[in-house]
Amino acid sequence: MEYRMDNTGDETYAMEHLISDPKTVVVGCGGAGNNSVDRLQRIGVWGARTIAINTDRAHLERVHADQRVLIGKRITRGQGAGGHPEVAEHCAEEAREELEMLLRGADITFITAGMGGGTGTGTAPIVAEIAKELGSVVVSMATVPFTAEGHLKGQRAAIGIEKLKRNSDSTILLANDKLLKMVPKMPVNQAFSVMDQMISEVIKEITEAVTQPSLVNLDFADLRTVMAGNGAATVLYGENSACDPQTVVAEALNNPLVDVTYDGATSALIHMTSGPELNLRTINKVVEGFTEVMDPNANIIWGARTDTKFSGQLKVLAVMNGLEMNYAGLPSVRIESCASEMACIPLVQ
Ligand SMILES: Nc1nc2c(ncn2[C@@H]2O[C@H](COP(=O)(O)OP(=O)(O)OP(=O)(O)O)[C@@H](O)[C@H]2O)c(=O)[nH]1
Ligand SMILES: [Mg+2]
Repeated sequence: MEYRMDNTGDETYAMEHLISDPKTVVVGCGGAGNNSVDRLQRIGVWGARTIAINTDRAHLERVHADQRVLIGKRITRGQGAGGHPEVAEHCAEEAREELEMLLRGADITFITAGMGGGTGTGTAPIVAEIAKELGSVVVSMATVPFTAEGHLKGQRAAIGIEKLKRNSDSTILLANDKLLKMVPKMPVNQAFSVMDQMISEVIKEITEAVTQPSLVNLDFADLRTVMAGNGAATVLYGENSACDPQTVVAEALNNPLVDVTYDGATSALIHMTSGPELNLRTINKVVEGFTEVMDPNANIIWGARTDTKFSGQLKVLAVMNGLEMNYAGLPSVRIESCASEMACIPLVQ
């Protein structure tokens, strides 16, 4: 098992950290989270370090990541948490010090997990808590299980999402049910890979929006401003001809990955990528398209990057934050304490 402790904790790293770009860490928790990290590792994100955390040794060994961490060896014997988030919480608590070392120094921590099983649901909120305590901006991306996966998984997922939301600056939700609309005939593992690809691209876009030189720069402080506030967020993505910015915005607004209404959205980060011919009129149309549907007092931050590779095209990625949503029909939950699963009380629907 590869387990590298390079780049963390040493003095040289601390010195570099003072003068360099924001440090981005991407952590995948549990099977689904590890699959997203594996995909991200293959796509490659400039400047991001990837970490895969699981209780399942066999799955972890198949995953590509800069660092792979098997937690709870004595508890699950490397065989997974069997759908029990409280077992996984225990494993993560036991590994807290190790996780702190791995997460130290990150300015932005992305956490990805599939909600509804054991490991992702139980560990992601603890990883978020640790990253936040270490001073990082924490952006969590969680998938909501298919309705067809049943009420129990839905309930587990809702509890996990509430905990994750409490410990993250921003929690981006992606409903697996939306895959049914997007790719209804695709076999399930391929459909999951579509979601994993999307998660990877969102992380890549956000990271590179603040680290790569842009025409209109977004910086780390912008990201912190937009993401702050324990909100639920969604990602909107549209791509079309650069001649038709309205269609690109409509495409993005009409295909959210979770059911939401936009009118209460408190902030948005909008990032455009296009060819060198990108003009102010196009930029204005895009920004206007989003602001029209949001709260008039919303905080909007936008940036644009031009690249000859995208001549004639316009890609728009927006993260909208501070949304009220009911997690695509999942049961409501009240959480009295994050420490134990027993304290999470499902409310009658
Ligand atoms: N996007 C995506 N979602 C997945 C994938 N596999 C499972 N899911 C979803 O994520 C939920 C949790 O599944 P896993 O991540 O496999 O569970 P786990 O966190 O490893 O939990 P345990 O195996 O019980 O310890 C499932 O109920 C599915 O809704 C995947 O490869 N990609
Ligand atoms: Mg698993």
